[in-house]
Amino acid sequence: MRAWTAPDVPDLELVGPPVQVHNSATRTLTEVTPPSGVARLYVCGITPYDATHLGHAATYVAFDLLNRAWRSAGHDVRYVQNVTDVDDPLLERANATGQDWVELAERETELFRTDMEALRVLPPAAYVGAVEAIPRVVEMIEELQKAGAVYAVPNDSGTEDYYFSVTADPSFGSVSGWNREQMLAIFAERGGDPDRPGKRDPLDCLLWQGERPDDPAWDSALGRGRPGWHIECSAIARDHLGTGFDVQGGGSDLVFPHHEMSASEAQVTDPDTPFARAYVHAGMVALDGEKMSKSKGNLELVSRLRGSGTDPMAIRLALLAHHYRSDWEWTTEDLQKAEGLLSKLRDAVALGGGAATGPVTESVLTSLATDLDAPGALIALGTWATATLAGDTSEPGAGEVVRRLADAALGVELGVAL
Ligand code: 5CA
Ligand code: ZN
Repeated sequence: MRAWTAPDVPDLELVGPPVQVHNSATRTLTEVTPPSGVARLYVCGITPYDATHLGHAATYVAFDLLNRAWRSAGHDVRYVQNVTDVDDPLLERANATGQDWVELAERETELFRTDMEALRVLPPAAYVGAVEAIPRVVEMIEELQKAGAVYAVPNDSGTEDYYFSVTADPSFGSVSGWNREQMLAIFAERGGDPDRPGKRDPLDCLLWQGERPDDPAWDSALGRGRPGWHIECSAIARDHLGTGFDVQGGGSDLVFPHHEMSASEAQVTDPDTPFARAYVHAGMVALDGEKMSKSKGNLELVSRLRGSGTDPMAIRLALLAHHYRSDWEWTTEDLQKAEGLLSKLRDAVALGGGAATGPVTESVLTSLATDLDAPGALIALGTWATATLAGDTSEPGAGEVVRRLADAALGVELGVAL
């Protein structure tokens, strides 16, 4: 499907440091320099049944920093993102509100595009819906069948559901590092069905759901039905990036089961390469003491803030003020502080001349290359602006250098191009 329009990214005409991020699978900081020169990134996209909230935005801005850090380090980036445009929560919301599920998904996906564009997030080269990926999903399930990793469980509607046997993957558990007790404790909460009769292992996950009355269904070699969730991302990533790609990303709520299962499925079909070389997770943004979530309804929407006149660059700065791996709670103070920083940076940049740009450039690029430390980069920008506004105009044209730096490395637009 169509992604969104790319913002301009100024060429910094220098090469930034190699990029390191935290790999959840090894629990260490890892250099993610692509062996092929082209960095391959897959980030789990939205389930479009409600509008983009600040938690989603924080996650996509985090991976946008990785995309930009790789580009600054001289790499091309191939970025793929999915849209879970058929799944239980979407169908349930459509039924509960009397909407057509296709229209609901299209409307919310379109709103997401406009939010991402306003936040200057670089679009994926391939933006792929679950529905359009069904042929690839079915092919992958057939490969899993050949590997003996699939079994059928009859359902109440007289059709059959197909499950993935987690025991087929000797490395199952290697993404999250969780033990069975931890997995069992959370599987049901995150879309799993550990107690379903007929399953061989409570942790086995659904690959294909046989047709139910009033549910959308597609013809396939497995009978009419619809895809399960985890196989959607395995199949899309494999199709558009190949296995062994550089980074699989998403929020930390996806570590288990989603990223564990999608990696496991791909490790059975392609045993010679790991699914991804690193698994990177953004922390959870909360509101009113709980994880911001569409299902709970405790949301602050990017579109609502934009609609009430908030500058999208202030929203972006408010998100960047928190390290991507930390869990944090959104408050209106975050926004006020970001608005203050935005006008300070804009005022300093507009002066033309300013404090020396060598140190701020090095500090911003090094901070971002070191586990995407945006708060560190913002401190460096703030220090430069303080010195400039205090009268240090020792470098002519410094404002334009910093404007280009903030735009390329952080996606923050501070003024009109000179
Ligand atoms: N479609 C699936 C992924 S394949 C999905 O999780 N969709 S989602 O709409 O629920 O979430 C979209 C992205 O936002 C995911 O990467 C998820 O981890 C992230 N996310 C969801 N809630 C939050 C939150 N409160 N804070 C930070 N990130 C979040
Ligand atoms: Zn996913």
